[in-house]
Amino acid sequence: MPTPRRLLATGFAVTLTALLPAAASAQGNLTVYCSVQEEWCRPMMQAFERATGVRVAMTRKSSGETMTQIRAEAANPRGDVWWGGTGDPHMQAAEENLTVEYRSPRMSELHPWATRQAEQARFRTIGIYAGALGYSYNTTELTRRRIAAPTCWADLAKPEFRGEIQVADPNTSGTAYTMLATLLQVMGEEPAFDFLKAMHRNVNQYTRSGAAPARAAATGETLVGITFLHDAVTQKIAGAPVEIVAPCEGTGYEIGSMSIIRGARNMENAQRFYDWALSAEAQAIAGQANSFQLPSNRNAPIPPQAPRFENIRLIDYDFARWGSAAERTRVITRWEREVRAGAR
Ligand code: S7P
Repeated sequence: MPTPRRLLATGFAVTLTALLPAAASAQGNLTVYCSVQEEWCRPMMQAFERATGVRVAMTRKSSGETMTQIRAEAANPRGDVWWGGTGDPHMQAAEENLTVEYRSPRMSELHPWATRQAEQARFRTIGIYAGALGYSYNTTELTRRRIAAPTCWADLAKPEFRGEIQVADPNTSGTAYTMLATLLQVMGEEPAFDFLKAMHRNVNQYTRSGAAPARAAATGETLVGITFLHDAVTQKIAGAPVEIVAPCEGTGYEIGSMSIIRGARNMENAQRFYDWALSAEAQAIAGQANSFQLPSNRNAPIPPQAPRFENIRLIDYDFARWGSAAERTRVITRWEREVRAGAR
């Protein structure tokens, strides 16, 4: 298994949860690619280390970036587990044979949406949390600019939002790909691309990370940030002047997922982590780390701040279709060509 130094030497930004001396841990090692926010990645890895004595080296990257990295490393895998991040790229990794089947004994503790994800991927991935997509806007800036409060996706294409919207780039971000797939399902493909082209004129920046636009809306750097609703909640409870919108036309959601990487050098510890991460106790760490997704273990506490699905107009997101390699590649390529390349 690569030492943290070797990972650094290859140019990857490594966050070490265990800056332990060089002596090998009696329980061995584990390399985790983490695609939730750093604030949640760190306590998860530390808790696993405490619970098992396994020494964890963790790298944090967005979902699309992690998928690209795992594919690039396929001939010489460096990671053991990919934990977190939107489900679509996990589904694609499963289809591309980059991850392996594993049936955890904890599967019976999970909500049906989490196990359905596993079944659709031939048990090469599994749902660990869920969260709906939407946007947040800075109320101070909205008042200052005298713009009517947006409530729908369609509002984001209006001329008064010129240069006021931030969203991530679907090449790197699972959140942004969820937005593309959501709009195509809500509006139909051609109207969705017309909308995306119109909204493109209003976008001030396509960020690398999916949650960054929520932080930018919180500080007023942008008026509107498109993200998962739970990422906006994190900003709101920290005191940011933001309102959170579940768009009126309906919206999509993610099944945040976990997969074991094919060729994992620490397979036994990978399975140990996998089982542990599905436990109610491990999933309770999310809320403590200000991450407000809905946990997949039925016995895990739901953070009171978590946006509840029953209060949101949700679409019946087709994870098998939009998580397929062909669709994901086709949609992102079309977005690059027809939206991103367009003038603003
Ligand atoms: O912040 C948590 C979260 O929204 O981040 C994940 C996301 O995929 C990582 O960001 P990218 O959009 O940059 O890939 C989500 O799965 C998760 O809920």
